[in-house]
Amino acid sequence: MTAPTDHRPPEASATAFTDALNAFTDRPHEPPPLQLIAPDGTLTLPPEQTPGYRPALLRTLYRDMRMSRELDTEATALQRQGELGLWPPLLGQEAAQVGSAHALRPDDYVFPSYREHGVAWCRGVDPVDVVKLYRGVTNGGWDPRETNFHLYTLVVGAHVLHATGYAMSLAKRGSDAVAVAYFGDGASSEGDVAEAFTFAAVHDAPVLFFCQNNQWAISEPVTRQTNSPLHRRARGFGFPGVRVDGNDALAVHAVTRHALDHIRGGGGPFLVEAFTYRMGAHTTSDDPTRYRPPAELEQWRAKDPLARLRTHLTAAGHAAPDFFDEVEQQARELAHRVRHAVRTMPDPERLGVFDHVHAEGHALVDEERRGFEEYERSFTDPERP
Ligand SMILES: Cc1ncc(C[n+]2csc(CCOP(=O)(O)OP(=O)(O)O)c2C)c(N)n1
Repeated sequence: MTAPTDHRPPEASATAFTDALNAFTDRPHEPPPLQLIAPDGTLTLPPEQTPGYRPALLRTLYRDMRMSRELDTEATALQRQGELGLWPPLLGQEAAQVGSAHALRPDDYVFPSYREHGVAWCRGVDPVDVVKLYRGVTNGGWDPRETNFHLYTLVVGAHVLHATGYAMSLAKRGSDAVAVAYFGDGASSEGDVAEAFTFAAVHDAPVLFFCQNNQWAISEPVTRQTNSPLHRRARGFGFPGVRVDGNDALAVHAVTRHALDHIRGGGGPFLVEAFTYRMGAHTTSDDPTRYRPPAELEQWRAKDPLARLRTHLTAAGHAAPDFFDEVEQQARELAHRVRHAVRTMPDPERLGVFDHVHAEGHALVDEERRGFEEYERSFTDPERP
């Protein structure tokens, strides 16, 4: 019997090979998310090197974040009082939404999920129309063509494909507008999102993928969605991705501007991962205390995007108390207007649900309408048992 041959390479070359292999496979050190204003309100770069550093922009970002939070607080209260069927709070995500929305041009076209109330506000969608959807008196709420802000999509990730298709059509028409898809960390696990990334990459589609990584997909933590930082996924598909501090409105604004310039310049798609936190429940039907450690919430509360910008504005002398008083007054007026509108909102015409299903009608829908009419009559027809 012959002894088995030892195929192992000598020790020295094994080390060289392992080093070479590791150069391909080692996870490089992950830097912290890009930040321009730290949680204590200080700038991370000198003002002259901070992109977009203009007092007027900072005040606008603060005002719109405050208005978004007010809408959110009021809608949450309205739901608790039985006036809305459901509400998905955006608490904590104001900077990610308002910072990015202010980087867009009016002719860019936004495809939101169902929590983008701050983006809707910045695009000029009437907040009353947003709450109307969650009161269940409309299937849409607004005309997307008026603000280039599409209707909310409740099917997680589906609209990321729609945005990519729309972007491809923009390019074909010779427009330099950009399509923007807002989605969450949970959505990143959907096949639709992976398919959209592939199509966008190979067609150089002018689409911005804006992922709000708020750490939770209902009760599933982001660690159940991915083993690597989400922004790095873009590289695997062949386009750039950046992780930005999603609680820093100025940094989000600067990174989104950079991404949009890249896309408009013909560079193809771009992924922005806004690293943030959903401080509230997933929706008003959810109880995060059942799955979320309280210490985690406290840790993120200390990074509150509104407090951060307010501290900076005050310390830098860019906003006096008068400014904040005026914003508070506007917020109160908004809350009052939304509450009044919800309470006086007429119920929709019941058969309206069959309208607009198809552009030119459909025999099956007509049949369903007749069946529903008959069902409705059964409540008032004295002949029926
Ligand atoms: C295709 C699909 N699967 C499941 C659901 C149920 N669902 C609604 S929201 C949600 C979690 C989404 O999490 P994420 O994408 O991180 O967004 P977030 O709500 O945190 O903003 C799930 C699973 C759905 N609406 N659509």
